[in-house]
Amino acid sequence: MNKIAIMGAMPEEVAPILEKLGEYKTTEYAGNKYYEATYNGVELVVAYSKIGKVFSTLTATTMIEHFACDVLLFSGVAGGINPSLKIGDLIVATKLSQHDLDITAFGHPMGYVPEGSVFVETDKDLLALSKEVANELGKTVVEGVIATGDQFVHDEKIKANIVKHFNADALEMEGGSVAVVCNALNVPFFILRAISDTADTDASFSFDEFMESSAIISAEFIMKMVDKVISK
Ligand code: 4EZ
Repeated sequence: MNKIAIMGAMPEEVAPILEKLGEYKTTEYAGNKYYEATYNGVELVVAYSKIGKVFSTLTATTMIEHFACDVLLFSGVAGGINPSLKIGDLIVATKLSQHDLDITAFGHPMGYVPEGSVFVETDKDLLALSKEVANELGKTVVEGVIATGDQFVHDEKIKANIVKHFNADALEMEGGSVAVVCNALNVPFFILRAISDTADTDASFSFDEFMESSAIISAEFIMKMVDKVISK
């Protein structure tokens, strides 16, 4: 039986999920709150990590190693790169990279360190389930590359550079590190984001305006994913 971790980075990203749970138990651990609930007969652990690769690494590791979750779903918002992605559109990561991991001085590609890999791939079964969910909801979900780094990108040149190195469709600040953790610990994972901005000069304004509505769009899809995982 699965114990499902549902992660976001910011409170707004998990609030719509907590609303759907009814009763839950709150535990404080390693500087974060973890919300445990039974949902349709299955145990869930929900948490927001705080922003960035380090905090998200800590939370993903905690959910797996301390709370014994055996599948991880991430819900949140992202900056869009692929021009087909508009505000509120959903993107599912097929693979993720760390766009700010740079030892190119030694001839390595961007995003690569020895014994690591430029990209970490998402679980194929969860990707297949997300297609079923998208079909049932009649929703278009773009599958693509998500690039992660410790930076809120609001600059066309930086965007272009991320496209050059990773051919990324969207960018954010947690997915790539969560992917590394789940891959290393053999836990299937799924990273979903709804677009809040397009990482250009207006990004911070767009983010402030749309992050809450986009977070809800992502959370609603993630709860349908939970239903699917439970029914399999
Ligand atoms: C990080 N998250 C943004 C956190 C912003 C403000 C207080 C997603 C995101 C993002 N990350 C949305 N748009 C982005 C962008 N343009 N660059 C990086 O995961 C916190």
